[in-house]
Amino acid sequence: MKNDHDFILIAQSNIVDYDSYNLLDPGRLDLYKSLVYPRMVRVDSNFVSHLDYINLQVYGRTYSRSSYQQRRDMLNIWNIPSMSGLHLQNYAKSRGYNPYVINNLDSEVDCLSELLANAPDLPIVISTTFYLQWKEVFRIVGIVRNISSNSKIILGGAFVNSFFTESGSKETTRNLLKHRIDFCVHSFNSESDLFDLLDWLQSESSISPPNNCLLLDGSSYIETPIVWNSPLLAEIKPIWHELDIPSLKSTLQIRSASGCPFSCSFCSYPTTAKVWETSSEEEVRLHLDSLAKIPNLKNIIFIDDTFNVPVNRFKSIVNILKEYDFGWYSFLRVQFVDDDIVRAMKDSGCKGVYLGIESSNDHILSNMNKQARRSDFARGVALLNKYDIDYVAAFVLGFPGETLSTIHDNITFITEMNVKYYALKEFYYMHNTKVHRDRNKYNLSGSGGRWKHATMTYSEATNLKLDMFMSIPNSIHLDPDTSLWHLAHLDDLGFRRDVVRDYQIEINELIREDLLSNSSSRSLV
Ligand code: B12
Ligand code: SF4
Repeated sequence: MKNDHDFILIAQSNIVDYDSYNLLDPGRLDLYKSLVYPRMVRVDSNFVSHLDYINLQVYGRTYSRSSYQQRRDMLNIWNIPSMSGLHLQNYAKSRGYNPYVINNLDSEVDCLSELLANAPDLPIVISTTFYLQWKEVFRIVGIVRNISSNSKIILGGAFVNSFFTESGSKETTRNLLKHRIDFCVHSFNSESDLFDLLDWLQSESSISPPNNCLLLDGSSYIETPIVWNSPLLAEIKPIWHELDIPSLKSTLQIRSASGCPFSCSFCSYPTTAKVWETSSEEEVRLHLDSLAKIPNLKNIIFIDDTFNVPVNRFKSIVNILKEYDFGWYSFLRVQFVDDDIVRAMKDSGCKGVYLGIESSNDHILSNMNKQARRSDFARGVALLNKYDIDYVAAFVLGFPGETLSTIHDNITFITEMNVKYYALKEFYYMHNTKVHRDRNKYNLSGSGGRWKHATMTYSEATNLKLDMFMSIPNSIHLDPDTSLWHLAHLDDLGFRRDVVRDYQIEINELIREDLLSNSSSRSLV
């Protein structure tokens, strides 16, 4: 590994420690079933992830029982090249920097050791995008510090951004100080602040310090001014083919928009992203041209939250995609498609879409400000079935207004519509959302995964999730934490569509049998 890099970027890492669940008493599954099911499956008395179930069949070992080198070629959702990593690597080039990107630290600790052995002083930039707790950040900081105690650590990304926004600088610095983390960039669109910080470090503080930063100074932190940054879309150049991406197999993620024009009442994205910006169709074409120059690149995942809005722009992009050989995946507001659009999607290589259906009950949809009705979703889902495009229909359970009867509506929808893949997740109550402003109307209290309101509590929703899983005979459940990316990742490593489907049916059957034998979860129908 050559050391011509200016910093190391750690883009992502494993989040769930599946092995730790094996310490739980196997005879008392009913007590902790909602912690493990349906996101894990029990094999030879051990809980493993769905992807590890397949790893066991294909490689004869789980991810955590493999060497770093072996891990890089195995199934693990974080082995998909991170969009944050690529995005920052792309922008770094315009700013004259050359980072080494560790895509999934848990697959690449050996690479990090090698890099730091040659250059122990390289700054380490850690993206916290997928973390929800400080302990996940601290685990990564611990691994880095074990290898090189001198490295300057810079944190940024979605978790520190939302933590700072919700809890303020005092709470943030209290956590940073626990591990004497050198710098934290807490803004939403923080790319320019990061490179201003790197410039500042190189200048040995002779230029002004960057905005939106917390800088360790003895036993406290200096806070720099808070300034809103607009999203960088135009600054991200179509130079993907010039980047060194060791984690690349056959799939890359890109975005053609930032922000979201909707305002679903459970979602914090409109509050945090503030503005919604899209690249023009011609800019999208330039990016596709660059991607087409990457040997072996087969599939693209567009991470735009509302890829098919505005509809005319989406139609043009789909037509452009027809000119390339890529398969593609994206989020889809399925209420806005018609027969022509779905046919064009199929013709342009669409392999899978994620549908935020959330509920099939019109009253709940209205409470969620989803601006769609059950009939709109039914029409769109029928078209995806007609053109045989894979999709994951995601449901949120326990939103204010939810009752046993509205849960039954979801079961009926999934069953009657022959939904291909579905995912279930309990309502997560964030205080920077619209539903929080309406809390009195719903008698809603609590926060995060622990809440109650006039018609349900979080523990009821958790149990109903499993009952719902037991009640749906033909559609296939997918882990909500990996969802569409599960399908894309298996495709990335060459698994055929029917094989992916059969594995998932097998996994769900094992979970169902375990729940039936060892818990009180039962079908509701
Ligand atoms: C793709 C994706 C996934 C994929 C990831 C696959 C992969 N290998 O890449 C999968 C499906 C696995 C996934 C899982 C999860 N995800 Co997700 N995911 C996303 C999504 C759609 C895109 C992420 C992304 O690549 N963004 C693009 C990059 C460019 O943006 P970014 O990472 O935010 O980075 C920006 C800045 O923060 C900055 N930046 C990034 N890193 C750094 C580092 C430094 C030092 C600095 C200064 C700046 C910086 O640069 C970027 C440009 O502005 C986002 C939503 C979104 N539109 O962003 C959610 C999102 C990141 N996910 C989220 C969550 C909560 C999860 C889960 C934890 C739960 C869930 N199911 O939703 C799980 C993981 C749990 C688990 N148990 O395993 C949240 C994170 C919230 C938070 N941390 O506060 C998001 C924001 C969605 C949301 N609004 O709720 N996810
Ligand atoms: S849930 Fe999706 S569509 Fe709704 S506001 Fe959030 S990002 Fe936008």
